[in-house]
Amino acid sequence: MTSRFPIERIEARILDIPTIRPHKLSFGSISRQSPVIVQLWLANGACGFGEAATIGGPSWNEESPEGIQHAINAYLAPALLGQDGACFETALTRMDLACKGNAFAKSAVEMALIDAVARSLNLPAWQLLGGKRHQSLPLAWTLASGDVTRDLEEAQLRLEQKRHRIFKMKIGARSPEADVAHVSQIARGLQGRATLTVDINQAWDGNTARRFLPQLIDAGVTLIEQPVAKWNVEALKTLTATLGDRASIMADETVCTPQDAMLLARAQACHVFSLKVAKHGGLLRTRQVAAVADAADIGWYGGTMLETSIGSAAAAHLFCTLGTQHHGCELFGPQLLVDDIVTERMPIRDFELQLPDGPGFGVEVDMAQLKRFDRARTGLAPVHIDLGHRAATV
Ligand code: MUC
Ligand code: MG
Repeated sequence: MTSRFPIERIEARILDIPTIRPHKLSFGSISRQSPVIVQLWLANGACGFGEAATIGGPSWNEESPEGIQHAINAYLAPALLGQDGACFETALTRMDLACKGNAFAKSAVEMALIDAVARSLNLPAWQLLGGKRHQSLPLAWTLASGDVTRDLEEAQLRLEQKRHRIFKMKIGARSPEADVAHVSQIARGLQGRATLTVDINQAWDGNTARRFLPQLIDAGVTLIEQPVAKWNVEALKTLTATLGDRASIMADETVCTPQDAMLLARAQACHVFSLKVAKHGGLLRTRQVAAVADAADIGWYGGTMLETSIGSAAAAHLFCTLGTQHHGCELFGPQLLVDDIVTERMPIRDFELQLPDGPGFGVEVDMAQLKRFDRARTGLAPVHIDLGHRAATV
């Protein structure tokens, strides 16, 4: 069989883009994102872009920008050069043979491949991913400045602008009592005008979660993301069974592979999966995880690793093809960054992200912006998470 779309060249670079304010999570605070941007050229001249972003270097999980870039340039690119770009699953298999794990790196390469092939065919990427079912999705914003007054100002502004009315609060860095007080103050300040969710990023043990989650629910929280460690499926299961009629439990760090999804589904250990293209290892694997969710009557949420508009648009193309049991999305990454690398962002209207069309992912990369933030040019060192007061106590 002759190759229709031979892969000619693949390059990965790290960008360093400051955030508009410190973003505080249970494990530390970030002031800079360092996404890896992949460019993939086909022999026909078409060029696609992909992205993998981590949060605080290797702090969110084991993936770091430097590791992702190295895996792509040293192992994944050589495994794909000369191969037929149109055979996405074969490309994934070759990458799996060349390199175990490294889901983020594979995801960025697969993204660039799908963008390049879709552009060659002059089609939107969603056309290759199952077809568009949603024109728009409710878009959440994360309140994570660490300060109640600032969080409330951010929320008020976004409500007035009709951009967001789902607010996710990052908790788990302080004592559970302080977190409950913080969330309750925000809930009072917003007086029922918003949907409130929390993301604990694995910070609590099962007993802390059993004790304090009911208080968060009393305050008005309806969706609870990854309260316990990623391995603690037993605690997730108990929380899902006991808190289930009052709020939904969402798995994030626990659900990466389709096999993780099966395990959670069998154990009835959550109500919702947070889908993130990078942690699942690409757009096609994300579809597989979503298929397990669908079959097990588990809802989905369009998660983010705080990507630029490239990774966000790619995820949007996949999310727009999925089923109806969803809790909206949080593809707000571009808004958290001081600047973007595309000429035009996906629009937000009436609290909803308008899901893009093509060709490819439907966003045009501004090459001057790529150069401006390129670590190879700016010479910035790897980003480190700010541990704050915790550095002295851990
Ligand atoms: C996470 O764990 O969900 C997503 C939004 C946000 O504020 O942080 C990320 C990571
Ligand atoms: Mg999360």
